[in-house]
Amino acid sequence: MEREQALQIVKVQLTEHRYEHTIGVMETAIKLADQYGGDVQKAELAAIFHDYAKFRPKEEMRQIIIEQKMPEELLEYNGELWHAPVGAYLVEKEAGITDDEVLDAIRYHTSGRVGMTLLDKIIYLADYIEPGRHFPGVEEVRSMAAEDLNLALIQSMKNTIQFLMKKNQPVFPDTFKAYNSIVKNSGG
Ligand code: DGI
Ligand code: FE
Ligand code: FE
Repeated sequence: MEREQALQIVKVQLTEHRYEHTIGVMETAIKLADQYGGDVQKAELAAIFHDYAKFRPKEEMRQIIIEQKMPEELLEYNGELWHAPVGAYLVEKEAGITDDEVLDAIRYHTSGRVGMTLLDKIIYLADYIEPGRHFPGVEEVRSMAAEDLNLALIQSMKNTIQFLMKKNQPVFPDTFKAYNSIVKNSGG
């Protein structure tokens, strides 16, 4: 699918602010794919669609998680996690995206997963460091991303886990599993 067509499909699903975030993720993902030898076209497509389901009603997402036999454990954790797997499902169903690597990068863009692919990592990190993001620690991860994709990813996951723990919020186990997996496989 061409960029312009994909952007048109996604634009009507999002607020103006979230659409601008999406453009930032797209541009950042393309740069990271270029830098780290990833598939630039897949990175572009996954980035454009990564937040497709962000504004679906919670009830609709809950129903899709149950009906499509996604891990029901998701329902016991922050609803912010839901748009990622639900997005992968809806992007296939409604936008006709069939590439499994692209769909997985969307599916795991919030939690991460054990054994993340290069494309998963690019989308996770691009989502975290796109130019529109402003929060403590983002600048550090931006400079790390220019040097070492895995170290930048570890730092961003660590920040997210710490952020949740500081607020006494539960952490989805897959987030910890993803963190452990990448730390073990990249020599920390
Ligand atoms: O959709 P975005 O805002 O662009 O970013 P995202 O898909 O990474 O959403 C992340 C939000 O989800 C972030 O603000 C933290 C929140 N969240 C809640 N519980 C968890 C969680 N994120 C992770 N990784 N793990 C959790 O358990
Ligand atoms: Fe998201
Ligand atoms: Fe996002």
